[in-house]
Amino acid sequence: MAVDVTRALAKGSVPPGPVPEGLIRIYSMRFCPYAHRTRLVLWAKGIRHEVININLRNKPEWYYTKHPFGQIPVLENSKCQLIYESVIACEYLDDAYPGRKLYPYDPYERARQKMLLELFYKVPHLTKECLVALRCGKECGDLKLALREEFCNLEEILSYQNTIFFGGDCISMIDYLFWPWFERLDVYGIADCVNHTPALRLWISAMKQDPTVCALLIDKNMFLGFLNLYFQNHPDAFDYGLSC
Ligand SMILES: N[C@@H](CCC(=O)N[C@@H](CS)C(=O)NCC(=O)O)C(=O)O
Repeated sequence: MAVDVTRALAKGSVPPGPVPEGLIRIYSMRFCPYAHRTRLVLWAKGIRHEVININLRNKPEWYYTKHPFGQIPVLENSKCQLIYESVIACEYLDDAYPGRKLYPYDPYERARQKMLLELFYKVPHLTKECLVALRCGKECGDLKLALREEFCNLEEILSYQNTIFFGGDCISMIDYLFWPWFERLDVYGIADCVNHTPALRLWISAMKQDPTVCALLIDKNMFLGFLNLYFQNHPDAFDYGLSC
């Protein structure tokens, strides 16, 4: 399986060639939660893939032929088909590849996972706002309060279902779609936002036992090193910790 240790391509770089047969490519960034979602699904399903990292502060000119706004993640297959938006990319991988299905077969259960995702929609924005406020030395009490409210909604769901995971007793797509933001709570400095949600904390512990989650866990010091450079607008932030 691809290891995500390639340097980020920037303006002036040569565009990569076609994707070889039998492989799928992900345009990614090592610390991006949306790309993290898609990489979790690639790993969980054992899909052979290659990773091309993109410097998001100095994007290659050619990258806009892959995504209209130059965002990541994007998948590219050997038929030159491009798939963007992390949730769409994850569903595409689940549908297009054999093996373990991450979305449930049952139409209602599948719809339920998509409804849960709607309930989650404020979390990415709120966590990022908290991070930015803390890094800029600003007060973020209101943001944390709002985030805690979102977590209470998720707590209610887990408690009502009485299951470890959001889709039931086994890990499934919805857990992978939520996970990247929970992995980041600690490095973002807002881990206390789950202090009053015990079922959510149990879910976090269970997620940390999953082999796919473990394979992609980002070292805390590496992440902090990236954040320090990123908030200084340092050009090498995206390659933090890479030796060559
Ligand atoms: N809704 C998109 C969001 C992706 C996104 O915001 N990616 C960020 C990196 S974490 C990005 O590409 N930022 C660069 C930019 O917007 O120019 C998805 O789910 O894929």
